[in-house]
Amino acid sequence: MTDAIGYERIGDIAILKAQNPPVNALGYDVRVGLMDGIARAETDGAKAVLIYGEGNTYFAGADIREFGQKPKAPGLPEVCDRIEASPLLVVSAMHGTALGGGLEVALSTHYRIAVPSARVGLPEVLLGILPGAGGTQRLPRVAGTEAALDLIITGRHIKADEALKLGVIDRIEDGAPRDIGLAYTRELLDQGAPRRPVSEMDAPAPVDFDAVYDSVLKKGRGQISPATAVRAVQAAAELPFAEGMKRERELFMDLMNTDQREGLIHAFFSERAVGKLPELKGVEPRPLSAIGVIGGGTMGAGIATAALLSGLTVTMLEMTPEAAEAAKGRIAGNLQGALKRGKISPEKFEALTEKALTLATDYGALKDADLVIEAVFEEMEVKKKVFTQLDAVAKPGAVLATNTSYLDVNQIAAVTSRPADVIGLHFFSPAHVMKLLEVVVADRTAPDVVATGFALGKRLGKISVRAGVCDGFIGNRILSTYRTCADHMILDGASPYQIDKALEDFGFAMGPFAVADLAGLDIGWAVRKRKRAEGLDPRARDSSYADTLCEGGHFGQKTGKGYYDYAAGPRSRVPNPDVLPLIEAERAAQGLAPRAFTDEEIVRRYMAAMVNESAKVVGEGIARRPLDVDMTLLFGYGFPRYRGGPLKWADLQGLPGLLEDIKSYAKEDPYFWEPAPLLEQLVAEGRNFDDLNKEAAA
Ligand code: T1G
Repeated sequence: MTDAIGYERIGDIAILKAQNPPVNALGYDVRVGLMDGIARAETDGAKAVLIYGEGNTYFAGADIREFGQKPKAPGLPEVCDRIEASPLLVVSAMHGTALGGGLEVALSTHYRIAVPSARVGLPEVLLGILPGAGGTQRLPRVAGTEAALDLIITGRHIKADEALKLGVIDRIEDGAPRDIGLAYTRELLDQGAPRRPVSEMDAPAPVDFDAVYDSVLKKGRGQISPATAVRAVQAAAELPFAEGMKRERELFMDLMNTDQREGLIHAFFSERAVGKLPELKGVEPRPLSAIGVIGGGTMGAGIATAALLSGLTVTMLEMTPEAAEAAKGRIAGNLQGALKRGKISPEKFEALTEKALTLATDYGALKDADLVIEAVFEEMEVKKKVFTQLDAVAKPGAVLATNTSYLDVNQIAAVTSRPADVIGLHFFSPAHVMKLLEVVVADRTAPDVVATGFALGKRLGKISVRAGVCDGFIGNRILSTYRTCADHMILDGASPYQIDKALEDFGFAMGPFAVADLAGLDIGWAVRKRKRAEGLDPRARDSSYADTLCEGGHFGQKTGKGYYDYAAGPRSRVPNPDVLPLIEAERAAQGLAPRAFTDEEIVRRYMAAMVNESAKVVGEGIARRPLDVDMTLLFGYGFPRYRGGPLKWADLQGLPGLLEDIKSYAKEDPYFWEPAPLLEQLVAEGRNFDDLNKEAAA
């Protein structure tokens, strides 16, 4: 027996308890422990076996860290078949999250009981694979084809009551899993309940699998695991159990050997690692219960909404009572959404808008706040004025944060008497929806202020990424580079519509020009004007066709026209007929002869620009690790999750080839395509970005 599975006898019941914290993942030792435990119970004279998990949860799945390594027998399918085939009655008692291989083990036992708070699911498709230990064959037999397809294609976790309705579990009982499990097993033995091997149940009813497959594939926008899982469930309906299991394994291994699996597992672990900074080990955050927000526009109202929903009290400061009321209106509007989705009750809505939220027009109202976030107009002088007034009233130890998207946080901190208490907290619009939060650490920001920024992010359910100070921090700096690359391709012959399509086929939710229309073309216009005012490098290529569009009052969705014409609605993809003539005029004015671009070349250049700038951001320490960049682009810029992020994508492509392409582009435009020193170094040393992530975690 291994320590990962404890063995005990209570009367004629053998107990196998999982003891593999933190989530009882079904790693090698656990699998061996289960095999040995079943065998021991059978030779030990037990009449039944109870399986449950010590700690937080029943098995939460296969050990994801073992993926990509040489598989070690027994595999999980073998363990499940062994459990199911045991002549003894085998019962599962579940709490926490019985997910993936964990639910597959439970489905291989003959009876399942769960505590009311338990959740079950088969989320493998979210990792780029499919249930590979019988889940696609056993779940449809107990829950029916449609319900099984829904759970397997979405990967969603369901609560115990829904699992009971679907027949996935047999009973819900409150109490410790061990106790409810023992009582239930005792009762089944007393009743002489029969073993119920799911594999011997009737095959599930067929559905139009081709139709399901096609619609799921379309919805996947390039991700293939959900659609592939449909074929595995199809095998359950069309083949005998053993052959269905073989088919499941084939499809499982096909997916295991894909870049998408690597990308999604990288995203899984990076999402958990990004908030863990070695320099914050042992650093306590400052207390956080009351916050202030200065500026109740779209961003300020979104930040206030996220804070209220997380249980913080909020003081919203505006210049006038009317503006404060308008801010309250925006916040109430955001909360209405949560009310409609059943996330909050009408009583809660009332409490948040009438008690937890306070409106103010006097800075004095912020004197007791633990943390204040400024979200006013994106202009340095305005920000400096706000921080000067805030510095005068905020209590000692309060954290003073700015929501600036681009501006120099060091300059803002310098106007206060307490630069160590100043930090950038860059939210993304809509702030109560977007998961990304850039925690921008200025030169003099104190470690416990950084820790407080991350603590706030965790409390608001955000993915917080540490960023250093530079123009645009991590996300907007990289965005500005790949957007510029797109503008260059426009000048050289590509169309905004071809570029958008190519990148949406690559997996982005929206192409760069559709995104610009959504965000508002006036934002890019303001940035271009600011940069020109600051003086552009003469080597930089510039274009003004987009300015002409803005001068014509076309700011995108908010004005009904931008690159696209939105007369038909926000999802319109009808090109604005004014755009292409403007571009042709610009090319003629610059004496440029347009050429054809393939979709492949568009994606390659766009991604090369993104990777090159990302490598500069990591090389300069603006981002601590490559995974910080990947999570920023995934959670703030619509980068396709199944590709893992730009630097994971680069590793999977191969850095030498990418550097070679960048060097060939540099022959046309050495200024824009200057290769990142870090990229050259990694290629020279035969290393990649994942190596840097591993070194940072060591
Ligand atoms: N394998 C290895 N490590 C895991 C793990 C797993 N399955 N699940 C969690 N961890 C680690 C995680 O990285 C973190 O580590 C710590 O546990 C706590 O996790 C054949 C092949 C269970 C709902 O997809 O969804 O079974 O950062 O921070 O918020 O069909 O973890 O502390 O070092 O997320 O309380 C299917 C994945 C696998 C479930 C708990 N199972 N896990 O959430 O804690 S594929 C899953 C989760 C499979 C079979 C196939 C969540 C959770 P660290 P956490 P949490």
